[in-house]
Amino acid sequence: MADTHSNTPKITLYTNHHCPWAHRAHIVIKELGLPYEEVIIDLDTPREPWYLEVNPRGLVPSIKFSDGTHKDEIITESAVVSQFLADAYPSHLVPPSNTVAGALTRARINFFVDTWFSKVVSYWYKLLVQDSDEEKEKLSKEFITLVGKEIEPLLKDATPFFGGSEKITLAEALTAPFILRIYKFSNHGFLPKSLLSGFGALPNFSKWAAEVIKHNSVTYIWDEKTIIAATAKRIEKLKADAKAKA
Ligand SMILES: N[C@@H](CCC(=O)N[C@@H](CS)C(=O)NCC(=O)O)C(=O)O
Repeated sequence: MADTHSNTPKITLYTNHHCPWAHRAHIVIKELGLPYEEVIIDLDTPREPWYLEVNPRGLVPSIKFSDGTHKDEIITESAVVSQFLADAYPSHLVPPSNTVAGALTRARINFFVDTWFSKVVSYWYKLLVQDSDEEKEKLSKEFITLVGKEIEPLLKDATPFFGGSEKITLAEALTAPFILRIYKFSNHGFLPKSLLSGFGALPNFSKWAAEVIKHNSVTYIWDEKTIIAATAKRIEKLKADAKAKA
């Protein structure tokens, strides 16, 4: 938890516990020890007009934020929400950018997160919607190779968290929802088991991931049963959409 904050903010978090992007905001808020009120948005039905006023894109997460000195502000997009809170309430998550050392750490964190999302994560989606076992195994091997090439070297000094940190950082907060899902989904048959044995051969990644997926800030909203059921439904829909397009 971060140091006690002088101006305790009022935060309303519009969220859905099944959403990995919203999960990012939950991790940051928990790690900062900020109080918040949660409004669950039903993603299975069209967004109600009041929520489209909060976020015209209709997506979660969004926050309504006030610290008593500013009027209520709406902030949307998980990376923007997470960065805003981490900047507004300095903590172990990320150092301020007003020194070269701080700016460098931020650059390293940004590069790690950018690498995960620009190079690696697309495999996760491709694997989820793939029907053929043979194709799944092939994609799984490619995925492992890519994590080995792109991510493994970036975790060489993790202790156990990014960049030699003993506490989780913004690097973990922004990637953990996906790391957790990869591990859990492989255990539930949505992703091949070979993925986990392949990751096991990447010492930096597997040690780091083991710590990430058991961290309390990552697991406290994780309700495995409902998330697995919701994911099964979502995968069927993605597959049907892909077939309809083909
Ligand atoms: N780029 C957005 C993505 C958020 C997102 O895709 N959220 C999904 C749930 S996981 C959503 O709200 N979907 C509603 C819909 O598509 O109708 C972010 O990072 O916040």
